[in-house]
Amino acid sequence: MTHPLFDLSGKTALITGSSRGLGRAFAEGLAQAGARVVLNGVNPQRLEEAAKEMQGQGYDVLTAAFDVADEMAIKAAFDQFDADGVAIDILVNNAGIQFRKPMLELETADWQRVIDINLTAAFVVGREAAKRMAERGQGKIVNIGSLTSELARATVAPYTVAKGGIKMLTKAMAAEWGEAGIQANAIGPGYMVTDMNEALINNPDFDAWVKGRTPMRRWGLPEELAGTCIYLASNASNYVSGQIIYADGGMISVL
Ligand code: GCO
Repeated sequence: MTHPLFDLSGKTALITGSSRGLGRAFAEGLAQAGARVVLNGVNPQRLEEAAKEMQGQGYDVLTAAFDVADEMAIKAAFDQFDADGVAIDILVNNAGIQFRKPMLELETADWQRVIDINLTAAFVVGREAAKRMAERGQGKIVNIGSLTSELARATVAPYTVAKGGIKMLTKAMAAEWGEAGIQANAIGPGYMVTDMNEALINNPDFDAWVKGRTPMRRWGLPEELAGTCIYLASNASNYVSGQIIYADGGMISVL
């Protein structure tokens, strides 16, 4: 039996970037806790496939194909939610990209794209969701940070800057939207087994570094983040706001 504080029945959750990877795992976790989920991605075919798979598992799933870097498309998606009577109770700002290059070789356009998708999108989607949550007097926002919300790693400067920004955007949301009944928090995943990290996982030196540096001596699995997401999306965290919780096998706590 599920504890009632964690029950998401009757809630609708939008998870950006959820056709695969961490976003998909968040969507499955929230759906298992009873939420209807709205999957989002830029590739409509991949999105429909993901939705079909989840519907086949018995979950209540909608889709909204839009690019989180396209403000007009975001506004159109929320207008469509309004027209369809879909109220977003929970927003998981998950969509993200990585681009690894030393800063001395990094083009400004590549810097900007990483900032747009990993940081600015969380503000724009967050603003559109929060306007509507505020009208209803409640809402949950879960932003996805990173260990790089705290610490830098060579070759991923724009990602580091964006994820540091996510930590502070979360506090800004908590500061401004708390009185409207919205709680905003973040999850900081450690090194996870995802497509985005494939090159790192397949690099024996990097793999050894992650295992040596992580007290749990292994990479994390996407589904291991679901519990933290359910907690932050549920009534169990109703007086928690502005926090970032690291789910990282202990990595950020040790030298
Ligand atoms: C990298 C990875 C990052 C990390 C993650 C750690 O190049 O460092 O792609 O995304 O996996 O953010 O918290």
